[in-house]
Amino acid sequence: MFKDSQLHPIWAKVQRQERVSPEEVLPLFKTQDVLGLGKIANHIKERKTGDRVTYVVNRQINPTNLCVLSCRFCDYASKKGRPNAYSMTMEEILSKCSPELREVHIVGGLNHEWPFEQYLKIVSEVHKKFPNLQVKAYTAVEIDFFARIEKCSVKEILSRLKDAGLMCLPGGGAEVFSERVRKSLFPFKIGAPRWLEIHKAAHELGIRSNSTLLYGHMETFEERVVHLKKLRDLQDETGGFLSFIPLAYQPGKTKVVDRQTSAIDDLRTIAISRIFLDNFDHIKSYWVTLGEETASMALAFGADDLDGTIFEERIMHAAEAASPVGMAKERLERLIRSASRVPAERDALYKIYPSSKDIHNERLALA
Ligand code: V47
Ligand code: SF4
Repeated sequence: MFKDSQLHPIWAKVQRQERVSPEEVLPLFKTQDVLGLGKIANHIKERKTGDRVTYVVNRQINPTNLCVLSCRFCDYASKKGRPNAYSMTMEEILSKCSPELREVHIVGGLNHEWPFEQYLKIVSEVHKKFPNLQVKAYTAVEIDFFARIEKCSVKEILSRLKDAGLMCLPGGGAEVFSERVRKSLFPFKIGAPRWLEIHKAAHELGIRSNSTLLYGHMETFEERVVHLKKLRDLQDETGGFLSFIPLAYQPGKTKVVDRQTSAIDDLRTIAISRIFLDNFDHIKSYWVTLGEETASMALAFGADDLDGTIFEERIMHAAEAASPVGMAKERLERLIRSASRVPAERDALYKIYPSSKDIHNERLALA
């Protein structure tokens, strides 16, 4: 049935709903039978969420790009005095929020001119003015920075943010859990143990979170698998992760490698994530880094979510991403339907909102 005989034992395990080992998935990064791999991942996706593909009406806000770090792969961060440096006022931040949004995704640089109170105020002001808007804010890298400038524990920072209205943490800052890559690309940023410790602390406080992998630069396939294994292990412990989001590196001006990885590598990575992360409910096809075509193909390779409308993406577009900076809800729905899937609007915690058509049909049934 499969052109690559290595897929047979994986398929047998998946059908029996048994866990696949790191040694078993590693060779799949080189399989020539990409369609066979996709079939296995799609089987898991359909078992978990049927034909449904979700999206969220959200907005990304990046309040400041001033950053004390200078990660080698990052085109977004800036330093004071450079023409592209910016810091938004509270009015600017609030003007980007509106009641029809379900989620606001707030992340930015580590700005040493801003006290923690400023970051906290962003969450509390947005929450106060737009109580129905779910706030997903600050990566583990920012949480670590806040704990250091406040000289307090991560738990204290997270509790204060939660009290201010924080709903969940985004998955950024994980990059790839490899000391070899960290030393070369982001030597002053937290590594795997601290990132995992912060997400664990969040889960223990009832704050759900996402997870990411930055791939397609200098990492090896082995390092990708180690990364997935660490996420799967923490999920076994806490169950707090909502989703996994593979982020394809955009070379921009940093050019760690000359070109973005291939669409085939993207699809293999999505499919392998779906197969390996058996304890994750959601795998995101992030249209911003994948581009619309690959993002919709990924919906047949195990992904069940497209992220959202975003409105104003800055991080990947600073690195010259070719995708649009935002997408209308109707266009996201069209993309999902073009992949023969059924679109469903969700919130930050993946709760499905009934569409107006469903509500209308329900009313008719009750009448
Ligand atoms: O941590 C930075 C990555 C991340 C580049 O949780 C780059 O729902 C590719 O984490 N090419 C931030 N990636 C974005 C992020 C995210 C995005 C969407 C949804 C969610 C979520 C989280 O972006 C950073 C870093 O890993 N990044 N520069 C680049 N040139
Ligand atoms: Fe700063 Fe994040 Fe860019 Fe690193 S990746 S330089 S921490 S904004």
